Amino acid sequence: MTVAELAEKVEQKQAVICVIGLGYVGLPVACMFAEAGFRVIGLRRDREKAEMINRGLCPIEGKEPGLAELVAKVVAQGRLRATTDYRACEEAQVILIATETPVEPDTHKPVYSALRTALRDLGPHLAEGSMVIIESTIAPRTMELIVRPELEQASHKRANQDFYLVHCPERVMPGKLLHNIRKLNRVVGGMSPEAAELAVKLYRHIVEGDLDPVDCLTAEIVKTAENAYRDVQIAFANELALICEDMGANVWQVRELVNKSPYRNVHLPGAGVGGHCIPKDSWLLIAWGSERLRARLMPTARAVNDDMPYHMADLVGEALGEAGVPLQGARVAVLGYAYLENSDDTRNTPTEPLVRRLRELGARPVIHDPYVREFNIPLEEALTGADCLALMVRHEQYLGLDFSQVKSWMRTAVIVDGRNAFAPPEGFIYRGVGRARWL
Ligand code: SAJ
Repeated sequence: MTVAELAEKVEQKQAVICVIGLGYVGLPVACMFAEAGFRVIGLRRDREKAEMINRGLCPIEGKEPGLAELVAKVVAQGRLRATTDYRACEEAQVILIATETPVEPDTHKPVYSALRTALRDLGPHLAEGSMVIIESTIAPRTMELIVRPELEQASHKRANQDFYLVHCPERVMPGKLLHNIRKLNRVVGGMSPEAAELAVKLYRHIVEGDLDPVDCLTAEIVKTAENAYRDVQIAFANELALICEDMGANVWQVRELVNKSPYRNVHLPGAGVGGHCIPKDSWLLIAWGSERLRARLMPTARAVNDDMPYHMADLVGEALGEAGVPLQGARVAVLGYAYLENSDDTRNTPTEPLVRRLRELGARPVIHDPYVREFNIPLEEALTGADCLALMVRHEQYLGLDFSQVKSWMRTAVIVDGRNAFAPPEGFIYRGVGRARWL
């Protein structure tokens, strides 16, 4: 099929779309193309989840406005079906790949096993003249060094001649999956200008934001840089918080006043940086720089942010010390296990390193989180007999606590506030990230 013929099929919504990886990126985009009028086949390794989708049920938990209804609707219309069989790709003229791309915990190098498997499984079933789009976040040069060679080898076809290659990175966020796909701008990186234009035509059916055609490398850099940028901004806020604590100021007042100066935007200091993208995208961005590249700012920002849960442990030790309670054996109620407020998403949660460190120091942490099934115990149970309340996430439920009641539950009235969630309550020893001991 020529690029003109494919463009016509895309324009007329006659192209069959196959989405490989029906997770929090793949499933919403599959549903949106189905809702727009395309026939969509979703590929999922997990047979159970595939069958769940074919029953019109959404396997993604957490509050995702509109997603469950959309799955039910497009499945009922026969526009979306899920399968575990890669032969289904033979029917498709457009294939989207949305597999996970984590980084190694210690080396921080990209882990592309899922991506490579998808490319190798797709290869033999790749139809002549089809377009393959990578939505996963990938290190700059991955399209050139991994995706293109893997797919050419597995399909015995040539990119830009027998098939078209595109990188259109996702910009989803838990809690706003459908909203972000529809509203946010996107870069559309083509292995050739025709491929980029073709992909713009496709995404125009579901995206209201800008669709900017670029080359693959630019798209790879834009996506990883936008999150590395945010990570550095958060690290600045965290380092400023440590300075304020040390020198006797209140970073929450300081940042507010700094931000009154034009073009300033000091972010929120906190108990750490979690999630599926911010902690890893800086490492992806610098994964394959040249020998000349000695990235120092981004690795340092990562170290500052990764250190915040340990700073929380120090604050717990300090506050208990002031209360005359040894950390050894102290019961610490840790409030919040998700990485983000009012979310059930726990990926790379900062609470994990905090709890690990508290245990290493001999304390007895008890985790509470209303959104995470495993820790959704009654708040009174978590706080009863506690020597310290350590706030890690600003879940709504925590913002209206009755501290006279909390005090009656606790054994020692100590609070360590990782997210500036509370004004220091009467009768408590209070420590907060970014607030000097006596503020
Ligand atoms: N955090 C801070 N201080 C801040 C902001 C965030 O400590 O000022 C922490 C949060 O508590 C959380 C982590 O950083 O643990 C990440 O928070 P986030 O608000 O960046 O949420 P994410 O991880 O869902 O980020 C996504 C990203 N979107 C995509 O990758 C498509 C990010 O680029 C967006 O800026 C963010 O959503 C958003 O706010 O939309």
